[in-house]
Amino acid sequence: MGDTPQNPFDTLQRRGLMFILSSPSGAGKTTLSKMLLAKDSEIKLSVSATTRPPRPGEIDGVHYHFVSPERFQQMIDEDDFYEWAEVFGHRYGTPKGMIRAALKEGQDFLFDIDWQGTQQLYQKDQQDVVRVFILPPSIEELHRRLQSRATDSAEVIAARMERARAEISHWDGYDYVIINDDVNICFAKVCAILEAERMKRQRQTGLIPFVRELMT
Ligand SMILES: Nc1nc2c(ncn2[C@@H]2O[C@H](COP(=O)(O)OP(=O)(O)OP(=O)(O)O)[C@@H](O)[C@H]2O)c(=O)[nH]1
Ligand SMILES: [Mg+2]
Repeated sequence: MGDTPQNPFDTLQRRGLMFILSSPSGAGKTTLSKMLLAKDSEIKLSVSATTRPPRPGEIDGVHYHFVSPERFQQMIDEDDFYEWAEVFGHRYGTPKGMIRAALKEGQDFLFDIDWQGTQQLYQKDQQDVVRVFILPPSIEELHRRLQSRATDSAEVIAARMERARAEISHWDGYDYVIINDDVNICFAKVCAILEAERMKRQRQTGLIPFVRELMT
């Protein structure tokens, strides 16, 4: 973790991973993403491109790359996306950018993307992808959480509830499933998954020379 002192054994070369957090709207994925990025300096957000307009406080290039529908289409045509999908009537996509090269250098990436994007990324790169799905503790609690977002109208909330049910049905396309009853406990579980996945033997490319040295 970024806030612990440097450990010499953490400097072994390893491949980065693609850490995907998905959940139905309101289950807490965005909160968890922010907590993870704040706590762990070794993981970076994969900034998606979207055609939806920025909300107050959202910064272009930090939360999303905000692009016009024409520009998004151009990016599709030029094969600039790892994956893209339509969500709530807007298009969202993961730009290829530097991800592949950075993974090789050991950079981890966090993806706040939906199940469609998860499937596409997994098809392209099974070895680097770790898929985590966050569930709400109950449908009533999900509804309550969506209602407490002051920004959304009753109509928008109803549409999100509808979509949440559809998203939940994709729970079995993930490696890990966490029920987000208490956000701090849920966050600790997310961190535990990330830590364990970083230790997978195939990711620790530096083990080969390290162990060779141990055996001589
Ligand atoms: N496939 C795909 N989905 C994305 C991408 N970027 C964002 N999404 C998903 O699009 C949905 C809508 O995201 P936003 O417009 O930011 O809205 P939000 O209020 O954060 O929505 P929720 O997180 O679902 O509550 C979320 O489920 C995101 O995870 C992407 O690049 N690809
Ligand atoms: Mg979100």
